[in-house]
Amino acid sequence: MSKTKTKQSKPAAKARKTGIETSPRMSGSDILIASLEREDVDTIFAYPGGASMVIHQSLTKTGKIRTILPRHEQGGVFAAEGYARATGKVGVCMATSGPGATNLISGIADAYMDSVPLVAITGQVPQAMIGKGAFQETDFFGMTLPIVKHSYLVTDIDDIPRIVNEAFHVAQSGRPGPVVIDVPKNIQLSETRPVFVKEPKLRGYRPDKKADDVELNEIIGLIEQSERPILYVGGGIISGEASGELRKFAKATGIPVTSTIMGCGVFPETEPMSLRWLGMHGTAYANWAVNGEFENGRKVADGADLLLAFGVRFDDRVTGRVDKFCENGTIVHLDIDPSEINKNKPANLPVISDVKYALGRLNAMIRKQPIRRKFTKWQKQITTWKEKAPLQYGVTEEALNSQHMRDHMNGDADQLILPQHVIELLYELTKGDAIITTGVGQHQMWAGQYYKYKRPRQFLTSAGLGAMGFGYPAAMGAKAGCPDKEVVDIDGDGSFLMNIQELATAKIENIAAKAVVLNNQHLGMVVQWEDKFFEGNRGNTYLGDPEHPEGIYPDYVQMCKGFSVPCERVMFKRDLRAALKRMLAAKEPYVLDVITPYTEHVLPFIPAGQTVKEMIWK
Ligand SMILES: Cc1ncc(C[n+]2csc(CCOP(=O)(O)OP(=O)(O)O)c2C)c(N)n1
Ligand SMILES: [Mg+2]
Repeated sequence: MSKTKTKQSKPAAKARKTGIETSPRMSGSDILIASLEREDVDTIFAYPGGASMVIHQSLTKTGKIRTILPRHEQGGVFAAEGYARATGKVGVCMATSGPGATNLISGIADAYMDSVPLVAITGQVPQAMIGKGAFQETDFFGMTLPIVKHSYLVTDIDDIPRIVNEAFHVAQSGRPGPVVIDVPKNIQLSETRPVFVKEPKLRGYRPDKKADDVELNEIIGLIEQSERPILYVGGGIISGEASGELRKFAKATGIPVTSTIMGCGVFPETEPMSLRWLGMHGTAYANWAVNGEFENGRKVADGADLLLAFGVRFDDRVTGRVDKFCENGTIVHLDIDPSEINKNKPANLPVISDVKYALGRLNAMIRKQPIRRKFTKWQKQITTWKEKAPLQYGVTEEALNSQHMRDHMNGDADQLILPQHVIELLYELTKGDAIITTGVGQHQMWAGQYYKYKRPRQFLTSAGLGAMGFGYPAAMGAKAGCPDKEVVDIDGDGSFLMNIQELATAKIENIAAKAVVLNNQHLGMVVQWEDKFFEGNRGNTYLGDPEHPEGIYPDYVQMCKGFSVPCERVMFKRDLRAALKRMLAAKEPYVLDVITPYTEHVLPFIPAGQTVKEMIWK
């Protein structure tokens, strides 16, 4: 006994001195879990199989990590992303080799597109079988190469602690992103005395870039010369934890703010100087503020002469035809990732920097020497635009003539539930404080438009990849990470169905994630494009039962019953408020199936590849 004690205390003493900690002999899978514990992982979404069950055995021994069993690996990886997006910590998921691993791919791609810190661990066939077409072998390292920030195939058990330590560092530093760790089964089973590392040493990886004062002074100089500056800010402000600095900067300078969808909440959307988000379905006033206002193809007012693009990537859903985007403005592009600079839109002043540092330093500079230029006229123009073109909706002729109206409403148009109204009511009942997740489609755009976000990490949506099926698992992950917050998935019927199995996870794990399904019985966003560009010809966009179009299919109430999850269907407006209240009062997973007309179109709308000139906004 005492002998063992001395043996253990020596490494401990060494660890204190060197930061390196050694242990007794352990299996590779135990070392993997011990390494995760050292990264303060508290939750892992993991689905077992032949090549990863040994790691699950190790997970049963940890008292520190909660293992959540999703019912599909895609649900697991989206949940890990929801956890990461809501908490700011690294999301962790795990799957077995082959089909388990390939089921993670959409989530890894999603994390890559939206810069979400994620560590995805996969079991791999034993090293001796790699390349032999072994049962459940896929080259996961190779398959994921274009969609990871970094990846590892473990080839030596002694590398596990270093690899895990590096993976977490890489995933969350600089521009965050997904990291894959593929662990062959023989390595999980073999043993060694691990040496745990605390600080990663990665030659050539310098994520901590900081702008110098000369560059920042140039920005201030450009602001002093400008008349119509706009801050165009994105997810980089959230991952860079720079929302506080941004708010100060906007307030001190008086520069109006528009965000990307990824940036929702970085600047309170209720503020007069918030233009909400811009782009294809962004507000008309944000799009005018950047590009100028047009009437019948003629410019009637100028847009920004200075665009401060901070932590954004000029995504095509934002810019439309990119050469016309902010055509007459000077563009300052500040980002931590040099590969974003000049990728989509040439910058007049490129600045590579951590955005929190840059904004903090800019704030210090303007505290010392305040900006002299006032933008009163410009701010007035913004107010006028906001009054002229607020987000709006109403019962349309198409809705009145719809099948939905005939089949379900008995001609009572007052009882129609418009999807936008559902979200406004949810906003009211949650006091604008809930974490909202979404699927992909019209409901996603309305969830962005009609819920006003006041803080970062409040609107979690698959923006870059646009992955249907994201909403409910992401809500589950967010709720697991933030149990004290109300988390509501505003979903579409198509998207919700794609990962509906996660209701079982939520139920069994007691994760009270709620879902409001805006059920239009259609793939609404595709229908909208069919209406606009294909004369309404339906190409496999109806989700109901064509034999019984008067009914609602599938029956979510029945399905939820199978999962022992309460679910209500709401057909009439008069029932909506009380139903939402019941859902919010529930302390368990809960689904509201809200039937809405399929005739609504998301407005404003700038068709893909076009410009603000072509924007339809009323
Ligand atoms: C995984 C996946 N498949 C297909 C698409 C293409 N797509 C984009 S929106 C959409 C319709 C989504 O329908 P639903 O979830 O019911 O939302 P709605 O538009 O009706 O609100 C489709 C099929 C996608 N984004 N993701
Ligand atoms: Mg739908």
